[in-house]
Amino acid sequence: MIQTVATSPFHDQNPGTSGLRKKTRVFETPHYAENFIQSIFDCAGDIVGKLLVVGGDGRYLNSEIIQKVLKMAAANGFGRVTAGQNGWLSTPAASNLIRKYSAHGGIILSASHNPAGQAGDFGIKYNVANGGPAPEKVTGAIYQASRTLTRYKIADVADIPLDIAGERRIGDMVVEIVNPVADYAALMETLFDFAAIRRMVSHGFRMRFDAMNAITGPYAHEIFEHRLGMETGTVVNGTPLPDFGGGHPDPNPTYAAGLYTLMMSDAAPDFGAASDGDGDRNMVIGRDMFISPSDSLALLAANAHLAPGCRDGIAGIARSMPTSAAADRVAARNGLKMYETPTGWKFFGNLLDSGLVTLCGEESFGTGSGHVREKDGLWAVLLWLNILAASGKTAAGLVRNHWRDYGRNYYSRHDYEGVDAGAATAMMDDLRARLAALPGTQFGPLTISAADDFAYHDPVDQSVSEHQGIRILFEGGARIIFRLSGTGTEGATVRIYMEHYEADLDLHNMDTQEALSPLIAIADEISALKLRLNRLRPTVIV
Ligand code: G16
Repeated sequence: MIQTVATSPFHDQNPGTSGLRKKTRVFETPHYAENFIQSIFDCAGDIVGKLLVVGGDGRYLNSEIIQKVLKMAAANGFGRVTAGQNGWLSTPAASNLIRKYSAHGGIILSASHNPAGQAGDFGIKYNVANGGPAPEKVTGAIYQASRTLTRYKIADVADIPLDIAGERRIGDMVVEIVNPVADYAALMETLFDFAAIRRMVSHGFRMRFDAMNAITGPYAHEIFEHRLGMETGTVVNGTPLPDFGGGHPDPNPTYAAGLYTLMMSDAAPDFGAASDGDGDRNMVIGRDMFISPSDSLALLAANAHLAPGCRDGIAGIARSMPTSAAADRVAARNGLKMYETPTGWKFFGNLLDSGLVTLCGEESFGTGSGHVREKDGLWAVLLWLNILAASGKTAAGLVRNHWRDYGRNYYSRHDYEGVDAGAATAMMDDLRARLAALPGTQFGPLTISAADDFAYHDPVDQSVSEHQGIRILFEGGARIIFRLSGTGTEGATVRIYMEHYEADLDLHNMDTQEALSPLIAIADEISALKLRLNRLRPTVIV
């Protein structure tokens, strides 16, 4: 029954910010997925008799690759696999299952917010026993293994029906198909005051949640409409579709434009939220008030004690380096530890595991806590709902109060997607070469105080991660960051992050792009990006 199949290595199986992401057609190449899965198993340590969790965001190819994972897990000696029914598991739900049932690890099939379908993207990610993405030393080993792979092992058996819950066997290995929502929803009930949120709903509170035709639909229907009593229709685009309805399930004002427009209109409900392809990102919007992910992290940190899961307060906060420093102000005022990590949720794992932090967040619409080891879109929405219910305030009111108390960090990211990779690398190299000469340079009233290429020294395992983004820091706290994305699948994506702190209450109502316009101009001047990338304007502004 177990076959050993001869193969030859692919040389592009290097996991990026979050797993291996490629065009779907690349994963359809014969042996491509099998090679990468075998490389994972070869680097996963002693897997014999152990439990593996597998599921994905339901995109095109999800079920086919799950069948391969099941058959290869059996051939490689796993004792048991827990898979989500229909092949569905959101990324945070998978993380929860790994932790709850002490699995050896998990395989999550997703290219996150990237479009799906045969012309779209696909991805495979390996998570380790703490429930979080494999750290760099593991992904590095997987990549090395993939470069010399000559065989993979697979069980020659019929497909397992994924739509029926219950246990099956592949040889000695048990496959359990589970309801993908049940354990996750139960966890949420332990963290938040569902009764208080239900009361708020019964007093007329209304929300719109856009699942973007991706994985959070079944979770959102169950939690918001069934358990919290919100009206049917609260959740829109709530059925996961293989091509995500042709959309781009990236919850931001550009790709969740319908929700954004509704929230800015007179017909807006009290609160709006959206999640991405695999359910780990979140966008939250109040009536007429877009809430940036950086502000959301800061506000959640300042108010987390209102939720039962954080009743005793939080240990510390971590944010990725390009995320605005709004949360740093909350940490400083409340005597909390604050950590600045490279982009990528995997860098929060050690801090969470050792209890140094409770809340983590990224500007890329990711927020989470120690309840799992992934960012968690619905968790963030529930924490907002809990804070709204406990405070009796509106979302916009909470944000304005927060700015009044802490000042406002104006913040924006400009993305230049799908640009020529060579031009992008040359621009970054050139900037890097000029870093030492930048301090002291003046641009009108702004003076560069420091410039460097961010390196992270992990305080737990002492590992060092270099070249994590070019930082240009100005006197007074303004910043410009240049990074190349690690999640794109076509050409390169240049991300430019701008931040400016404003303490003056009278200046808190400016348009974000207008408030940041001096920094936007400086970013262009320093890098000559428009010329070098041959683009007139960013593809996405968030
Ligand atoms: C992934 C990572 C995040 C990261 C984001 C953007 O999110 O898990 O930690 O912030 O990509 O990364 P980059 O700027 O390199 O494109 P997701 O939701 O795509 O898994």
